[in-house]
Amino acid sequence: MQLLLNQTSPYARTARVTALEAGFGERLTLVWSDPWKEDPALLAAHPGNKVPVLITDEGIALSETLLICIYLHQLGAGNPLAIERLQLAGLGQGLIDAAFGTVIARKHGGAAQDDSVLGARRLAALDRLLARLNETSTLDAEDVDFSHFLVAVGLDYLGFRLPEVDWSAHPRLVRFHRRLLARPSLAATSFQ
Ligand SMILES: N[C@@H](CCC(=O)N[C@@H](CS)C(=O)NCC(=O)O)C(=O)O
Repeated sequence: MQLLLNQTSPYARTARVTALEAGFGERLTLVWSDPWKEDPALLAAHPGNKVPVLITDEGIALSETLLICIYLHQLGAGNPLAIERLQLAGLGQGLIDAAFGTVIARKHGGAAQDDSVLGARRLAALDRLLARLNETSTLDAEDVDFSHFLVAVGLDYLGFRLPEVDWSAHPRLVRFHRRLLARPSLAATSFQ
């Protein structure tokens, strides 16, 4: 299996963590790719030109983080996915989308993007998602899966790229983040 990824992508980190947690560390070849340059390997694997892409042992190139995570979860014989896990995964993906959208808009359009209609919507969504996640007891489950990894990576990405977004008043999130970041899969894939 190959994973096309870059070091700063929260999407790609989630896919990588899910692969490691499912026990595929040895089988996984990391292919470092930059979607912002014309990378022929990435373009061939995914015309949408985004990381992550997982190329399966059968040679099928799978895009979209959630689909990659579901595939890896099933391949690793993970538990049947309860609706609460899917709900959590949606919130986690939403957190990453709002955070990454903010970062990339600032990078390409400047800080004023935050005051645009879309920028303001993203920041408001971030606040609401953090509050909703803090009320979500599925975060406290002992048996974690990609739904938890999405949230943990999303929170870590906030610290990495948007440190001014303060979520320290959300005690469940603070506990959860500390617990998840201690896992070897997350420790080994830190943003840099
Ligand atoms: N919906 C995609 C989003 C992936 C994504 O946006 N990845 C970023 C890196 S963090 C990227 O490759 N961006 C390049 C681009 O938007 O052209 C997913 O869930 O995998």
